[in-house]
Amino acid sequence: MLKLVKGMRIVAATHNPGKVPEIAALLGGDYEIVTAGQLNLPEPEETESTFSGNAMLKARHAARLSGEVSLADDSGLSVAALDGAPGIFSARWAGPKKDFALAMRKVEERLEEAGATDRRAWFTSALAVAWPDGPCVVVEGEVHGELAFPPRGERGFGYDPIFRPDGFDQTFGEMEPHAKDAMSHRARAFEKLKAALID
Ligand code: ITT
Repeated sequence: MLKLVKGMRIVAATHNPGKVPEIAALLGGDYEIVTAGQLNLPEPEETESTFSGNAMLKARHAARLSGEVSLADDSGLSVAALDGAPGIFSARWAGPKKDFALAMRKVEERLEEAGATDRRAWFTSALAVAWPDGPCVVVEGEVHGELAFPPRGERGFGYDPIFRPDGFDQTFGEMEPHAKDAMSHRARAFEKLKAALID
């Protein structure tokens, strides 16, 4: 049976410092979390064409190298008027310096170039858990909303300052972390993961 047992150590297979506190909060303090960075694991190249594919690739890579159960998140922002871009390329739009002010400007410029007034967008998170002996489970969660320019708020990470989830006035960048964690794409994927893997 593939299960996550309370107290066990899980490798958070991410090199993104913004994701680590969210993953820790969503796992609810019931697990010992060690990050890929702490274990000096190299970052794999994300060669798949879907969020789930890349999440499995990252989880399997970390599980193989660490010999421990590993959890990876592959996520991104999709913009309706840009045919889903940046999508799986969300991190890459920020360039080698991981400059998300640049990435957010790029989203705004692409919308202006397209003459688009549709501001609908959504975040996706694919979460994969891989065991060192081979099995892997993957789930996806989404949250829908609208883009807001100029960016607002200093909280969160990545594209949070330009994303306002449906039904809320604040962007993810303005929300308290626990408010984002109650309804984010990552939280929704976690609910599915818990249903599948936690008793
Ligand atoms: P790892 O692969 O090491 O986890 P990464 O940043 O490269 O780190 P991704 O390939 O999954 O991760 O890229 C997803 C990008 O999408 C990420 O860099 C963020 O900019 C953005 N993103 C994902 N979830 C987000 C969130 O909750 N809020 C804001 N931006 C988010």
